[in-house]
Amino acid sequence: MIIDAAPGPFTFDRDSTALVVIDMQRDFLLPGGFGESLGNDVSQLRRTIEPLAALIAAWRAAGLPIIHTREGHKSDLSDCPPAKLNRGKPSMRIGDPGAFGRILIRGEYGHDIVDELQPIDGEIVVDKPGKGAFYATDMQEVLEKLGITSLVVTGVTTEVCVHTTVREANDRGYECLVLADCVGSYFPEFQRVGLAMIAAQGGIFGWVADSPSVIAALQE
Ligand code: C5J
Repeated sequence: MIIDAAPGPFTFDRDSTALVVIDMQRDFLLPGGFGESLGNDVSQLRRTIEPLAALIAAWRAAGLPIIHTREGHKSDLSDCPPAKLNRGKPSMRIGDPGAFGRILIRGEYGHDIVDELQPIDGEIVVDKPGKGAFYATDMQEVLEKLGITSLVVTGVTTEVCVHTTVREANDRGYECLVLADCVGSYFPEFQRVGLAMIAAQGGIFGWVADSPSVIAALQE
């Protein structure tokens, strides 16, 4: 399949491509949750839910693999280094009580994926303690088992976990297409620049396109 993308056409093969949906978790996206409590405008992330739901439906209909990730930690925080734990507002840190349970702790309501994009049986969920989907996870092993060499990357946030994952993936030899309407940042400027950075210099980390062109290609 060939997708019209920046900086040029992105070519992928159905048999070796996975959709990656990064951290579409309640803690980041729900009004009244952790993300909003830090003063962020969650509508900037929530606008990705509808196009992402349509993309996931088309991807499922095509019978191709979907990998969801969730950022979070063990309840004893043994996998959260001080360099990460000590960031943010003092009363709103990872592990503190939030509106939807302990913030970014595995098993809590807020740590899980928003209702609209819940994984279905057979879809892989990678729980990651870091920003990137490869650090301290079995992501690479999962992709190798599936014979995946290309990733269509979506989720939040564009400049943090999406960028880190795309950089990690690119260093490991995966071709990455990032879908602009299916990734979100709390900050419009970071969204614009984050996407520009991926496609700059001849596609230094990957390619950028929109989901309707991928959905159309899946349905051909
Ligand atoms: C952040 C993420 N921003 N999923 N996480 O802490 O981008």
